[in-house]
Amino acid sequence: MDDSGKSRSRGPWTVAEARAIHDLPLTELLHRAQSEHRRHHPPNAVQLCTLLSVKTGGCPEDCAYCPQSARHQTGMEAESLLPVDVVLEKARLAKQQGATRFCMGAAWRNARNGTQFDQVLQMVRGVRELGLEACATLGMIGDDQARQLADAGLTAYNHNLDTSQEFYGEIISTRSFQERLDTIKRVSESGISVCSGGIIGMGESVGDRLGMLVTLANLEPPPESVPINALVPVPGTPLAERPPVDALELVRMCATARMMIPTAMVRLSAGRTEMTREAQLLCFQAGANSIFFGDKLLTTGNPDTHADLALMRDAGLEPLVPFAERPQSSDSDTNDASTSASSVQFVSGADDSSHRSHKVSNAIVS
Ligand code: SAM
Ligand code: DTB
Ligand code: SF4
Repeated sequence: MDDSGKSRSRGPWTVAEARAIHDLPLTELLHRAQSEHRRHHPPNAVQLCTLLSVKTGGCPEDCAYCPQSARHQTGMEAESLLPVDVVLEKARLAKQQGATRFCMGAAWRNARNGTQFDQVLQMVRGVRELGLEACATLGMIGDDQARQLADAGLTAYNHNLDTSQEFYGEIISTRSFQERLDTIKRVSESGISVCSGGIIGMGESVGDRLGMLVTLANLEPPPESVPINALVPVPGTPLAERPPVDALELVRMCATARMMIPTAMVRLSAGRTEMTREAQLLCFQAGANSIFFGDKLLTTGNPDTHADLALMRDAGLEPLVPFAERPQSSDSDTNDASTSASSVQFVSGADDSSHRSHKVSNAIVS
C-alpha cells in the first residue's frame, strides 16, 4: 500500500495488501479512504444514477441472487423489451428529478443482434440527446455490439464480477468468471467506460470480497465505476434466507474499493433501503460517491427520491455533473459552472473541488 499520498504505481494488487487495508481500525480506515478520496474527487459531490429495467424477467441464467432468473420461483413474469419512447420518458423524468446518469438493464444472458438490439441503440442515443450519461447492462456482448454501443454514445457498460473467481461457481453455474472478464475487455477496448463491482452478503468470505476487488483493481485500465451491492434477499431465490449484511461491512468495502481504485466512482448500490441515513453517510465518508437514485432498482425497492434529496441536503452533499462535462484529469480545476438542467440549479464546486457540482433546487426536494 502507498501511504505517501501519491497514486500507487507499483505492481498488481494482492489480496494480502487488500486485507491490510480492509482490516484497519475503522476510524483509521475512514481517515485514509477519505484522504485518498479527496485526492481524486470533490469531497461533497455524489453522482445520482437512475436505473430502469428495460427488459424484465425470464432470464436463462441461474445467478443465485437474482429475482429475474427463470430458474427461480420468484413469481416474476417475463416481460418484453420496453418501447423506446417509454424508456426515454422515464429518462426525462429521471433528469428532472436530478439524475445525471441513466442506466438501462436487461435480463439477458447476452445481447442478440436484431430489432431489439437496434432499439437499445435508439435508447442510448435518446438518453444522450437528453444530456444524460447513458449506461447499459445487457449481459455478454461481442466486439461488434460494443462498437455499435460506443458509436451510439454509450458512456458506460455495467458488467459486474459479483464475487471472487473462487466463489463464482457457488453463485452462478451457467457462465464463467472468465466470460465476465472477456466482456469487460471488449467493452474497454471499444472505448466505453467499464462499470464493474459486486455483491456482498451471499455467503462469501471477506477474502472473496477482496479477491473481487483485487481483480477489478488490476484491470488495465481499472473500472470507471465500482458498484458495491448488498444482497437483496428475494423470496424464491436460493439466497432468500441469507442474513442481512451489517452496514459496517459495506462501509469497509466502500473504503477498500476507494483505496484500491482511487479514480473510480464507488457506487453504494443495492441494499440502501435497509440502511440508516447515518450508515449511508459513513459510506460517503469512506469514499462512496455515487448512488442509485429513484424509487426502484431493477425489480426491488430503493429509497424514495425525496428521502435521498433530504439526506443530501442535510449533509451538505451536492449532485455531481455528468461525465461529459467533467474535467478528465483529476488535477485540473474548472469550476466555471455554466450548464443548466431543467430542475437543478448549478453552482460552482467547493474551492478544493476539481469537478463542478450542482445544487438540487428546493422545488424538487419538497
Ligand atoms: N443480465 C445482466 C447481467 O447479469 O450482467 C444485467 C442485469 S443484472 C440484474 C445486473 C446486476 O444486478 C448483477 O450483476 C448483480 O450484481 C445485481 N443484482 C441482481 N440481483 C441482485 C440482488 N438480489 N441483490 C443485489 N444485487 C443484485
Ligand atoms: C448494480 O451493480 N446494481 C444494479 C445495477 N448494477 C444494474 C442492480 C441491482 C439490482 C437489485 C435487484 C433488483 O432490483 O432486481
Ligand atoms: Fe440474468 Fe443478469 Fe439476473 Fe443473472 S443477474 S439471472 S444474467 S438478469
